[in-house]
Amino acid sequence: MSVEVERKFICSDETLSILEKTAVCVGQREFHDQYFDTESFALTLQDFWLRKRKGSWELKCPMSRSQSKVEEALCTRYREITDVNEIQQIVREVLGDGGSPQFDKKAKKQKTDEVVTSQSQTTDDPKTHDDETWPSDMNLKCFAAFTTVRRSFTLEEDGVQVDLDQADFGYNVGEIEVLVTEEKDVQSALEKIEKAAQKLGLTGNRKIPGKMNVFLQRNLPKHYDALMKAHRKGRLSKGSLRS
Ligand code: V4E
Repeated sequence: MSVEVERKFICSDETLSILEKTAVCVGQREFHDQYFDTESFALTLQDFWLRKRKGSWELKCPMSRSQSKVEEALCTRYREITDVNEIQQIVREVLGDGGSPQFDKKAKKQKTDEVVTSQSQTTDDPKTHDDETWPSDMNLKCFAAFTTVRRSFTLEEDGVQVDLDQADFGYNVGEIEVLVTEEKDVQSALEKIEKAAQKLGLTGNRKIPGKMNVFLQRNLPKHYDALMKAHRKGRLSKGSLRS
């Protein structure tokens, strides 16, 4: 398991110059993200974010948060799952009905096929997940897609990465990110992020919206309003809305 703790920021010229002087640029890459949900936003209204990036599936799952200290209020944390079997299982649970009958039938058939294959297989070939019909079998459709150019830096602090993102729909955002493998390390990640923010001269206490938040506001107001409503009802984790 990995937990991603992060704080977004708007990168001013001043912050960029501090970054360029004090951090190590570890490269630039471009990726295309596709986000998936049901027609009724069953995943995202529960703060689960399923996406495909560079051919791999990723699921961000909400985590409970206890209090609202300053650094917590500016940061978000999500559990990240990248194993496609685990993703399918969690998604089925979140969708609540054990998945669509179509998906169940296919999953059972796949299991039977696997038994037959493993009985007849003499070499242990790694299993590949090239069945890309599972999202539509679970009634999941791509609702948002965009490309990001990301420049990444590492700071002196252990494990702190700073990403400067330029999304193709005209939004630039930075993020200070720390990945931890255990929940008990979240607090120290928050402290590292706070230190890094101070170094970069980030003094504001306003939570900065992430790419998806802006994408939804601009392009999918119905979806965005539904998320805001869920947030008001307390169904989304506090502070997650602007990530
Ligand atoms: C948590 C979340 C999403 C998943 C990805 O968010 P983020 O980390 O900002 O994207 P990115 O590209 O930096 O991923 P990384 O490379 O760091 O893994 S998408 C939306 N949210 C939260 C959210 C919400 N709950 N409600 C609204 C209205 N917007 C956003």
